[in-house]
Amino acid sequence: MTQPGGAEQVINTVCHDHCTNECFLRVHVKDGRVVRVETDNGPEPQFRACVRGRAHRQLLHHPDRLKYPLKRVGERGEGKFERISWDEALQTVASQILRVRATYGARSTILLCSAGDLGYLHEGGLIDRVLNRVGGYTGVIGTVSDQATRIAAIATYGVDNAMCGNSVDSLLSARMIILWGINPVVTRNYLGHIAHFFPQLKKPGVKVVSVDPRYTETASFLDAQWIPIRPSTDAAMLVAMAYVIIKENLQDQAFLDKYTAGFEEYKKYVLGDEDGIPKTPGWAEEITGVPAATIVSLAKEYATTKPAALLDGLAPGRTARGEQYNRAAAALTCMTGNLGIKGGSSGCGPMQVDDPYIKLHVLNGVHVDMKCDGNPVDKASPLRTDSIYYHREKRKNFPSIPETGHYYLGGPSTAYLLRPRVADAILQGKEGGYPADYKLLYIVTCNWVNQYGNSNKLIQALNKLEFMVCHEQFMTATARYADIILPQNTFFERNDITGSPNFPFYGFRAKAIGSLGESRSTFEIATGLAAKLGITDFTDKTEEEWLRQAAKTYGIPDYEQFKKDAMYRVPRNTVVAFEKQICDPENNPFPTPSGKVEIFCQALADLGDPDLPAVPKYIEPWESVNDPLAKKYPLQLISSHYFRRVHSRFDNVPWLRELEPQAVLVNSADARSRGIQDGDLVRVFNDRGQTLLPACVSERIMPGIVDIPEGAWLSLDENGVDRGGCPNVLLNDLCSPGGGLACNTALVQVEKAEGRVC
Ligand SMILES: Nc1nc2c(c(=O)[nH]1)N[C@H]1C(S)=C(S)[C@@H](COP(=O)(O)OP(=O)(O)OC[C@H]3O[C@@H](n4cnc5c(=O)[nH]c(N)nc54)[C@H](O)[C@@H]3O)O[C@H]1N2
Ligand SMILES: Nc1nc2c(c(=O)[nH]1)N[C@H]1C(S)=C(S)[C@@H](COP(=O)(O)OP(=O)(O)OC[C@H]3O[C@@H](n4cnc5c(=O)[nH]c(N)nc54)[C@H](O)[C@@H]3O)O[C@H]1N2
Ligand code: SF4
Ligand SMILES: [Mo]
Repeated sequence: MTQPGGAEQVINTVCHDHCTNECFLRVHVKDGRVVRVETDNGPEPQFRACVRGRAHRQLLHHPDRLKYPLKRVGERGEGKFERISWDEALQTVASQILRVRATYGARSTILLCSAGDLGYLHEGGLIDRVLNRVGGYTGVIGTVSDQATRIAAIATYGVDNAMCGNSVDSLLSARMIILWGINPVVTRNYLGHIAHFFPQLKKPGVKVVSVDPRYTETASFLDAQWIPIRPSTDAAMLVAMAYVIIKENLQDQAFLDKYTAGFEEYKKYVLGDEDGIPKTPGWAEEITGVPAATIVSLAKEYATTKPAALLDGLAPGRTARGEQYNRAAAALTCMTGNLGIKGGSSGCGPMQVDDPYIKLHVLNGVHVDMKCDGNPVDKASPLRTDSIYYHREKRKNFPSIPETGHYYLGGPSTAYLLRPRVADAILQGKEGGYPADYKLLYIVTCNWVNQYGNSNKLIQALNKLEFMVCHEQFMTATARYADIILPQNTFFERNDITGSPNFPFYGFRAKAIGSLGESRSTFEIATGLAAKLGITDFTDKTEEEWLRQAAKTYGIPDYEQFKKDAMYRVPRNTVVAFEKQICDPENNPFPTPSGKVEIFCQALADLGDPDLPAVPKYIEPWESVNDPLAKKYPLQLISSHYFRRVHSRFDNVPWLRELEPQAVLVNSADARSRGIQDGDLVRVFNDRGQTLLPACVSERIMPGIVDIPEGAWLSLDENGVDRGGCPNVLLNDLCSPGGGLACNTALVQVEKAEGRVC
């Protein structure tokens, strides 16, 4: 479409920025610049962009965009770089890969990918393919978002959590909705385009409850009853709700008998027959801070209101013992017979993830279609035993992530590190029981130092490396430590296909402008690097041919039309997870070893790991309020996802920064006892680090808890104090037993600092 004057073009495309969403963008282009971004104004359901999507051109044309390959010239982390040619950059990376492999073995190279824009074509798996062709590497296993939830889902239902939810429209049938640690008005995750459905949930007779340390935007929007809870303790409350239901004989026994295995064992734990401790509401009150009477009434209401959806979000799973929370939520769902029905839920994650997303991102990506042979570094070697992934022999019936083909890593292999433990592995190497000494880190679309636990330890690890390369668009806290930075373009500068997680449609992400400066797409970088490594048959198709083929595979009838429209909707009815198993169990057993929902999971029992018990249990986390450390650091830190960022993305966009400052949310009682007033500059600290930021004093957070939204740019001063308000300097890099990031388990102290910010 051309505007009067003839120079402006409008291109339809889709945004998808690791917010696990997908939105429609109408991009106005003039003289090689995106001058305006509109969104979906068509018929409902609309796929409307959020503030970030609408401000995306500020990121695209940001003056700090990295547009040329860079070579480090100062000390590591000093931030001194020099522009070099692509030829020199790729040649250096290739030579270092070969040198490190020849000197230390292929395992010494770690590839760390994050999601980026989640495209079919421009994905980290391409680098996996390059490295596999030259002897392999050490991969990083599990997801940072929902690893504990995933382990719980596989143990309980035999499938990935992406397949455990009902579609959002199913909520329209619910008579009660329990938002448990989930705030979709901000995160939109898996509940997607809530603007269409959420107003419809506000109807008489539908009770909404929010169990969360914070009074969230979603709770406010849906007039929810707020039940504040101490973070990392959710399993205790869920177990106590099971206690009430059993004692009142409110459980759906027929459902439990027909569809589940091991309720009797769970009951023994709940009633205290196993350990002498009945898991009463009083017991849970001590742990969770939720009054016993509230637990009793919620349990009774949930057990007697049908259908009821218990939407257990991901954040409480990102805690020290996160797996138990989702396992306990699933048990409760079955006890109330809410599984497999419209308006119900499954536990094990909030919502259903639609087919296009699963097909494109969970099971696929161009590197899979390229038919890679897998990682040659596959022979088992002595491994640490602190995760179920390492109990390979014991978990024959327990498919882990590589076996389910999840994400970009190239198939089953023992050459993996748990995602949150990469720094520890680099620092400790073979001496610490890891399979190798790690020398080279290859990072694709990940702001590791900013986003993973214990930034200062991560920096120490980076300082120990012999070589580090990353694909970046900005000089992030992580990129500063690289030896070579390869400037990656944005989705406005390349074509790709995506799949929406929230509604069944495929997106064509159309190139709106040419690549800025000398930045390149992941596909171009991977093919260039492959050539330098002497791989002559890296791809037998052009980018366009791969996209055409993918469109055909996914049943998109008219590729040219798809390119123009940017969206291809796939019809589907309301999805109810495990509906078949519930309606016709004879012909549809659950995909678990017993064929039933495993409240008692034999595969977990076989592991013999007390932190991953066979039935859901509350296990006291490290850094709980009972930890002696709590004397020094009495406050529990959580770090919620923020409306004006996607992780660390967009933090450098002034338009968005103006909306709200980065601040730590502190309850007024905690503020008062520390002499802190709203807007005061405060120091949040523990033994791992410290960060300075303003305080936002409010009743919206439970006493004893503070929230620092994740993603603020780490900005260490000469004394090692972060002045960016990044919570990750305070986090532990220990993970949950199943390998999950524990970003909502940490003890801190807050004190007034000199100065005032706002
Ligand atoms: N705007 C925006 N949207 C995003 C993202 C983003 O960065 N920005 N990131 C996307 C990604 S990758 C993901 S994984 C999802 C994350 O989605 P979520 O994990 O759902 O998001 P959070 O904001 O971390 O947490 C949701 C709620 O859980 C609460 N909470 C934290 N810890 C606990 C706890 O221990 N118990 C209980 N009961 N509640 C707790 C928080 O207060 C918060 O209100 O969001 C996606 N969407
Ligand atoms: N404290 C705390 N930390 C957390 C969490 C938390 O709740 N609390 N949540 C965790 C979760 S759920 C997640 S998923 C992780 C996310 O962790 P990351 O995925 O590491 O977070 P991003 O900030 O999105 O980093 C992506 C980086 O890739 C760069 N990049 C390069 N090329 C591209 C490209 O083509 N596209 C895109 N999009 N980016 C590119 C971006 O500039 C950016 O620096 O953070 C985790 N960290
Ligand atoms: S950032 Fe996420 S929610 Fe916002 S417009 Fe883009 S895809 Fe949609
Ligand atoms: Mo995530």
